[in-house]
Amino acid sequence: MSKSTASTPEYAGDTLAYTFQVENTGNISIANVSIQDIKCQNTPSYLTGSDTANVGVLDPGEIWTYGCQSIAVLQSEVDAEQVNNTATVS
Ligand SMILES: [Ca+2]
Repeated sequence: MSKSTASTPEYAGDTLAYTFQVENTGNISIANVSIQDIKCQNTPSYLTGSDTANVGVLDPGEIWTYGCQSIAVLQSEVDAEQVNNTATVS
């Protein structure tokens, strides 16, 4: 899974739009995909993807894009010009 944002934190209290790309690189279909990220205000939601066959199931080769709005950025993260965090998919 990869995660990205187009924006850099500028001020403490800002929120960022995150997107997540989830790709099934294995050979087993994955049902009930969910993403957890403590830096998101809400659970990331499905935006778009190549979910054409077997809808709702992440089949091998499919790439799904999820998004969320981040929680407020800390002053220390503005100073560092980056936000460190790890998202997990299950
Ligand atoms: Ca599918």
